[in-house]
Amino acid sequence: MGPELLPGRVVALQANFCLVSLDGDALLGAAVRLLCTRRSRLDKSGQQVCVGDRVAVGAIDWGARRGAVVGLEPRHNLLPRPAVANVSRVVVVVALAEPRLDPLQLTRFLITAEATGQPVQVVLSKADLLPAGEVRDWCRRLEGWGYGATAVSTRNGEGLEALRQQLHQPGIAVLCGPSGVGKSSLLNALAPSLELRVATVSGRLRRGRHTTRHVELFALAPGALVADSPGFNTPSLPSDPQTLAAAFPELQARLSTTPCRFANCRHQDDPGCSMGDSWDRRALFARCLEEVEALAGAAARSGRAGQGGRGLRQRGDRLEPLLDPQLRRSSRRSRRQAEAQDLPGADPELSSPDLEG
Ligand SMILES: Nc1nc2c(ncn2[C@@H]2O[C@H](COP(=O)(O)OP(=O)(O)O)[C@@H](O)[C@H]2O)c(=O)[nH]1
Ligand SMILES: [Mg+2]
Ligand SMILES: [Zn+2]
Repeated sequence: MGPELLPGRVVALQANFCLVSLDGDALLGAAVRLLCTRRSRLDKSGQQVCVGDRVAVGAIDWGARRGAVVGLEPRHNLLPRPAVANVSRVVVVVALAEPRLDPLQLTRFLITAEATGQPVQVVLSKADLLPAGEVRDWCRRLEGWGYGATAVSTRNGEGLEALRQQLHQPGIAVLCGPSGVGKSSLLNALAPSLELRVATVSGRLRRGRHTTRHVELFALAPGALVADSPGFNTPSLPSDPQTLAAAFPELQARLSTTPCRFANCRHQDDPGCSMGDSWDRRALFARCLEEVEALAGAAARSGRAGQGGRGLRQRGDRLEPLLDPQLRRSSRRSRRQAEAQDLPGADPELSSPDLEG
């Protein structure tokens, strides 16, 4: 045991412990990782340590490679699910096929990613399963949404060099997306020494099955960290329409030069709407907007000011909203709604193993 306090970064959570990679790895030639105790609450604000956090480690036992997290640096940002702090960019991975690309699901992942305020890019995986023309069409479509898209395949190597270059940048990149799209396979292709577990395709659904159980940070290059995360299929939406609209780059690009006539425009063919009625994601935006408005209405009716100020708690790899007791005693109908929202009424690990991967 020594009296020293050393800085490091949380790279994984394991039950009541966290794995901290100490700074200065380059000097020592290999990552020094300590298994550290973590208090459930580090300070009065009730903050919990999560992957990506910068921490100070004390009470170090070098022989046993143990320590204790004694301090937490302020976060620059937080991706709520998978819970990763201090993210530099978010890479949303969806398969072009197996499972079929669902534009609404992709949009929900993009909305979650935009909440970090960091650059967001798309990776279209399993490009070997679609004709090249269709792959190009998807890339162009994504560009129209305001996203750079890279088509990749671990089967024929397409796009892997481009992705490697995109990921070999300082900071934390998070790969997120539905289960079975090939996130772990991609990281294995980029850095075979990681030996991440990859699903075998299961049954008729041709979807991957559970493999990646916890979010974990890996070093692709010195200073270039990437998080592999368990898949989950229905990211939740923001609590108010303004935040939702802010997560659609094509909408923001247009409004920044040509605002709509009314500030509360719903961009659904409203009078004076500068989006017009022919933008690609209009129907997808409408679906999300209806859901956000319905939830905001339900929250208002249950006597709350909206869900914006709700607390978060750590649960497994994710932070999830604290529900008030009224919502917990929910009817079957609102529980289905919760399921659509990924709220704790429906833990995919318990109800549908296929969701995690
Ligand atoms: N056809 C095809 N299948 C792939 C590709 N990459 C991964 N897979 C398969 O997709 C399944 C899920 O892969 P996995 O990496 O576990 O996905 P994850 O859940 O996103 O981490 C596995 O059966 C992989 O063999 C690819 O480029 N093309
Ligand atoms: Mg995986
Ligand atoms: Zn409008």
